[in-house]
Amino acid sequence: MSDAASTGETCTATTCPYCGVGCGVNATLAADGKVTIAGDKEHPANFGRLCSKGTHLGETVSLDDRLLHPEIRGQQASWNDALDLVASKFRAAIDEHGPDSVAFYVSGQLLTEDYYVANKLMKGFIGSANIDTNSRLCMASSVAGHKRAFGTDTVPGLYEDLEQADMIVLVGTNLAWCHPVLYQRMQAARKERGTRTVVIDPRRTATAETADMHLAIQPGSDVALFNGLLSWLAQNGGFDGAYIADHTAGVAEALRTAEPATIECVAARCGLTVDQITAFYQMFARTERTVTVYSQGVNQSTAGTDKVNAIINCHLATGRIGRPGMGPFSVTGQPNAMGGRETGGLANQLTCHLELDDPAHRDLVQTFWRAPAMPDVAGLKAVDLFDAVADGRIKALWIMATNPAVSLPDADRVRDAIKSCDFVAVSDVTRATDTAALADVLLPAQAWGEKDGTVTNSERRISRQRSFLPIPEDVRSDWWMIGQVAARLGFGDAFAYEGPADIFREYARLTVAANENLDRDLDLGALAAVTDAEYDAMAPTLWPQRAGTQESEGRFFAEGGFFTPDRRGRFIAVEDRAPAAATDIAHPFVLNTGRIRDQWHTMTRTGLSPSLSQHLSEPFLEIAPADADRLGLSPAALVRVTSPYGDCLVRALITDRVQPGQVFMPMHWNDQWSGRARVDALVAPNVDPVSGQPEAKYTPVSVTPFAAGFYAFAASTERPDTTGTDYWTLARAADGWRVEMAGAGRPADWMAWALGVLGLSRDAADIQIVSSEDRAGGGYRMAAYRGDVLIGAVFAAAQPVAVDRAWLTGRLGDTVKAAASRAALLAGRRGVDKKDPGAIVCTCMFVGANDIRRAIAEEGCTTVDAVGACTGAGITCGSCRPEIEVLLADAALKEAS
Ligand SMILES: Nc1nc2c(c(=O)[nH]1)N[C@H]1C(S)=C(S)[C@@H](COP(=O)(O)OP(=O)(O)OC[C@H]3O[C@@H](n4cnc5c(=O)[nH]c(N)nc54)[C@H](O)[C@@H]3O)O[C@H]1N2
Ligand SMILES: Nc1nc2c(c(=O)[nH]1)N[C@H]1C(S)=C(S)[C@@H](COP(=O)(O)OP(=O)(O)OC[C@H]3O[C@@H](n4cnc5c(=O)[nH]c(N)nc54)[C@H](O)[C@@H]3O)O[C@H]1N2
Ligand code: SF4
Ligand SMILES: [Mo]
Repeated sequence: MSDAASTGETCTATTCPYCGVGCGVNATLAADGKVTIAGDKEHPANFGRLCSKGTHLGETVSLDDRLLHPEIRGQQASWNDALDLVASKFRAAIDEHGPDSVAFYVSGQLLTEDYYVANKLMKGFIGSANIDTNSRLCMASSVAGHKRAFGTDTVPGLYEDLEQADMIVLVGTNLAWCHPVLYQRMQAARKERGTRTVVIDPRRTATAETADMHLAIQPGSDVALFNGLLSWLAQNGGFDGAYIADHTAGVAEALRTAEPATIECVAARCGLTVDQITAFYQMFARTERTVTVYSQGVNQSTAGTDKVNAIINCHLATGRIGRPGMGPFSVTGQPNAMGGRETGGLANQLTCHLELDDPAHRDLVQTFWRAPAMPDVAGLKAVDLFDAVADGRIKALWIMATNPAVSLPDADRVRDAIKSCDFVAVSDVTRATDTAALADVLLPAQAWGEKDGTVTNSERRISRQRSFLPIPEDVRSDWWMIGQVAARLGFGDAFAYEGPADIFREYARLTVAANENLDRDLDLGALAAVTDAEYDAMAPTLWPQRAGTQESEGRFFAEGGFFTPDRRGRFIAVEDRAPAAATDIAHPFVLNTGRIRDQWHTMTRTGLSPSLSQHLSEPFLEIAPADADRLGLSPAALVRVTSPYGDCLVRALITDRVQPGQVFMPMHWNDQWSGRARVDALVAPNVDPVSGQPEAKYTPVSVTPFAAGFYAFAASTERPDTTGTDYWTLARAADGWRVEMAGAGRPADWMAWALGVLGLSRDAADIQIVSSEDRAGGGYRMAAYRGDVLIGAVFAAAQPVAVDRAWLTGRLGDTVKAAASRAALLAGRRGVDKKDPGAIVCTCMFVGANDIRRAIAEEGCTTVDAVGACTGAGITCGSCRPEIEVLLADAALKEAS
């Protein structure tokens, strides 16, 4: 931390709390409490870049909505009482029903130090392996695939491989939106060396838009595609015989399983043409420097582990692994997904990449911890864990840094399970989550900006998250809470840590112990004796960092040296299987789910940012034009989406980005932000047989139009009241809130209804209402002023409401006196001289799609940079550059036709 004494500012180097790219952030805290965020030019993940989410971190650090005190059943409580209650409930359950009657459900958003302590308490001291993590929904298939092929959960490559490759295959990954800075590094390198990219995704994503080749495969057909590639390489001289002979085992069987697939069969199975497949296979065969990047389109599948191995098989067969610009690359989602895997946060793992089912590993850890207990069977994996909560086998549950009532499949059942559990503790930074609402005890955790420890990014680089904000008085670190409960359970000595450095040293020493008797990948020997000051100052560090070394060895497996007993990498014979559930007449669409550019998971933090809420501010269902026609859907209609598990009500977004028969919904919205848009209420709880990871990308659903009697939009300085509204979605705005609404039946009294939405009373003396009703058309408009200041506006119509939302929302808090201005406001449009920016594309500079189209048509801009120079879009964080490219391409297409 550096102090600028003259200004009272402090600048702290820390790490972004969102995705697994793990960008370095410089956070400056001004004397008045204002936080300014900038990319850290020294950090090797981003070299100063940040995406839209990182850029707007400053808008998420206020204490609004924070959980600031412990609570017991909704009442503020002391830490002592809250922790005593947690410990006594856990103790009672363990004494009466045994250690497997309790569980922790944790998260890749914990720090490594928190994760290590949670795992140590559950596995070594409570003596159960019932600790699982949201990484089960995220990385479990990659972990299992790595272990099958490499003997350990090792990520072989580095980010710079994406800059040194000549071909990058992106499988089931929307890098442009989900790992934007890594995507930007890739795009910059493409410009320099002409790297070609192939995107394999059923949807035409922002990443696919800018690729050289997009293979819109049938969902779930990746194993067929990569098995086909393996056998094609074998038949066309694409194998690296020496690498296979010297460093691998199992090629013959893998090939035998893959071989029956002819290119014609693969094409039919994947829904592609023979030409497309041949072009991809040829490009792969010809290009030695090839990286295959993959994430949730691969992992979140009942064939997830097989997909991972089908990809790795092709890299083993070509010897393209662990060398510059080559390798399979599983990119992680959460900021500390990797740290959780390293410290053994999964129910079937031990810490330091050791195995729970190996007696030598168990002994080693137990001895090191001087632990009274050590389970010898795996604990319950997330989906099974919540089944056990539902049927009463779990009596006491502690949920940390995750929101399972929203993010687990069959989420209504999960919510009911949590509700019915004898005792549930939740640690979170906010109480405004669907899960926190169900807890017996709420424990207030330190948020980003307050917490202090380490995280590991996708390329195995450990970075410090440093505290730079004052810590609210009653808020604590996660590791501290766990240690306090451990002490109350009688294990105080083993958890008497003085700070995160203390925990980190113990963990690093355990990695050394794990390497003394066994040859492992994960070794932090060089960091095992860091002083507190060295830990504070620790620069981003790639592991392994073995004792006595200054630099990490970097990549793995170029010369073999796998972590299997014979040190050979394993080909895995994998068979193409269909997804677990099939569509039928009642559920004819395949529901795919995933992320949007500017929201993070269940929106507990990005939802607070007015800037980020502009990009896509409503939950939606992407549906192909032909399907929309068949269902009679007009643009912006509402649809009910139903699966055998639950239903949702969302806006239809008619687009050819999805294929007919397939629909896509974002995973972010939940009961805090929308009436009925928790997508996991629809998702089937089918899991991969090896990894236990749920198939979040493939659930058969039906889609039916919602017959809305009215649609409405409102902007308000106070949080609107949506009680009783069939459809509603809230979003933050700079000076208040905006809300979309709709209902089956029209309100009997428009004015009374609109006042209710704004939380106003008709007779309040200082409130002036201006309204107009279009009786014939069924429309109603009203604006509410306190004095002359606009505090709210409501627009309702029989059709989706066409008003300029960004402009209207921007007027909140304005003084509006002139009758003409008040009339313009009620018209819902800026004056003719002011142009509508359209949907906001660039959330840094607030540039809309119409602004960009105008720059192209009227200013003659033909490149992203020219649009940037003209409008300011895309030149700050760069997250919107893929979308600008699409607008440019659209314009070029229009010109040509
Ligand atoms: N903006 C933003 N960024 C994030 C996050 C966020 O919430 N918001 N979350 C972070 C986290 S935790 C994670 S795990 C990552 C996830 O990052 P990604 O994996 O890139 O994100 P998703 O949108 O879940 O899914 C990726 C793609 O898989 C495709 N897909 C679906 N089915 C199939 C299939 O059968 N085969 C193939 N090949 N593709 C398929 C989907 O169409 C989708 O485009 O993002 C991280 N980054
Ligand atoms: N349908 C569908 N479902 C999915 C996915 C999908 O693609 N489709 N993706 C899955 C994936 S990959 C993931 S990673 C999960 C994510 O799902 P979740 O983990 O449930 O989502 P988050 O919103 O990130 O929840 C994190 C919670 O922790 C809190 N928090 C943040 N920092 C801290 C901290 O330091 N300490 C504590 N105690 N609390 C903190 C936040 O306020 C928030 O409530 O969703 C999964 N679910
Ligand atoms: S890419 Fe964006 S979200 Fe991911 S770590 Fe970097 S700044 Fe944060
Ligand atoms: Mo994730």
